[in-house]
Amino acid sequence: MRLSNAALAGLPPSVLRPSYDRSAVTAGIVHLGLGAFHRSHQAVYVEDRLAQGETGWGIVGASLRSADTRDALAPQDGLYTLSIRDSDSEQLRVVGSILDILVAPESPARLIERLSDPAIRIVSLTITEKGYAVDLGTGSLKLDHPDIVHDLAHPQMPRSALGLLAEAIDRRRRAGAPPFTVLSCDNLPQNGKTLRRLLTGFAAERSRDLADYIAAEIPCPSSMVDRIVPATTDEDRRAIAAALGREDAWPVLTEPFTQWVVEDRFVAGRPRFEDSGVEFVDDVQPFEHMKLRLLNGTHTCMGAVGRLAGFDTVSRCIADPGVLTLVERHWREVIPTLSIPADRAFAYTRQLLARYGNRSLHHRTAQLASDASQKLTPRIVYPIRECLARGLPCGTLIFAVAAWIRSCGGKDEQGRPLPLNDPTFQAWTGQPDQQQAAPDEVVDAFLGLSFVFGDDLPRNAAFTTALKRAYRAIASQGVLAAARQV
Ligand code: CS2
Repeated sequence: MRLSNAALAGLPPSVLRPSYDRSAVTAGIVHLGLGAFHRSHQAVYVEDRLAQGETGWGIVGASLRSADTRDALAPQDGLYTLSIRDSDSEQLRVVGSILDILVAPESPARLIERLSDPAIRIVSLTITEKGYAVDLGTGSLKLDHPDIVHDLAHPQMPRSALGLLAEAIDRRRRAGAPPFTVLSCDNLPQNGKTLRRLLTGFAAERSRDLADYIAAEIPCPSSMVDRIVPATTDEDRRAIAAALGREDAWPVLTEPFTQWVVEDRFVAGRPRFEDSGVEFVDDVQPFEHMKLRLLNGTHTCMGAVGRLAGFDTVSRCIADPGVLTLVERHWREVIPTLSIPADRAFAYTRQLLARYGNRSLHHRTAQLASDASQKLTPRIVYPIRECLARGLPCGTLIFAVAAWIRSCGGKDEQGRPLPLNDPTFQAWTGQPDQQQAAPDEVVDAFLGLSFVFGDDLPRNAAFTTALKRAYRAIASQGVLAAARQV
């Protein structure tokens, strides 16, 4: 009783499903990083284009780490359910745009073969911040990252996204096949530009010709993606199976809101995404700053503050007047750093309040806190740097950094364990015992994390003084009491 092509006709009438003939669809996109976010966002925009008859743009998904997604979706013909929830209603939609799923570690050769097929015209990515092997403190490629070291030594058996892309591009170039567009959909500042810099830097370690070819022929448009996608729980699986009348091993959940802003630089064509609500612009940066700093920045703040205070979801955080005030102050400090008009930014924050208040999503603060050491820098540290340089207030942003430091200490304020899910941070051996060490020593130790703070902020007295003050207040009074004094 599993979801499958054959089961589509028998689903309850209220469930949306592919309205096109899936067997007529061919692949035009390879997507690297087939997580819940991709399945709730880009795959749905593609689904809409397939339904409009653009049948050459099906997706081949690739997981770069585990086989979980393939194992869940392959027995159901790549189909999965999207549950779109607002506080009091739910719409189920079965999505059919993913045609095939590959697992890179099982066979990098198969994935490279697929990437080398001239029918593939776009390679998109959602591999999270850590997938780029970038030192966010300095912006440079981590040449000592184990996957990068491996991929330079074994270019035909790559593990990293950069290694896979470089090898596939090289094969296509040698075979005289046309180039593809590489489209980053991750929450990185200037994601396309950054990816291009990293990819050419990586390729240059392999061959100058390849690096020059990439620089000349492979466009990497930047894009801003926005849709809140909480991790699926077993309870969600049960509820969705009951509503479908079929098992779905891995449905995904999301909110009604969705946004995608993309730079229109595609070398081998693209679906008519503009007819499905995508905004095409010359420069994504104003939108990306708005989203990364207003939405993701306050998410990271709530990931730390909320967990310390014992709030397990975003809607619980935002229902607390203390957290709400903190989030609103965070926005007020960030808005002067944005290049969009202030009224558009305020309108976006009003919409964010409604999105955060969505009671059906159960968006967990623990999910926000995963990989926080990678998220903090582009979302909060960059705007702090800009505010300090321009003499703008940023005490609330610095407070969020102090709360993050405190949340790495292993316990919440009721003494319950706060497990970390942040491999980059956990590889750091210098973490002091936050229950024992003097507060200023804790902060001094963290300031040594150059991939978070760069080399400049630890030497900036205005920053370090404010950070120490905020951390001391959190440690002595608790995060919500300390927040009232910011
Ligand atoms: C979140 C994002 O996990 C996080 O840190 O901030 O995944 C966020 O929900 C999305 O970027 C929303 O578009």
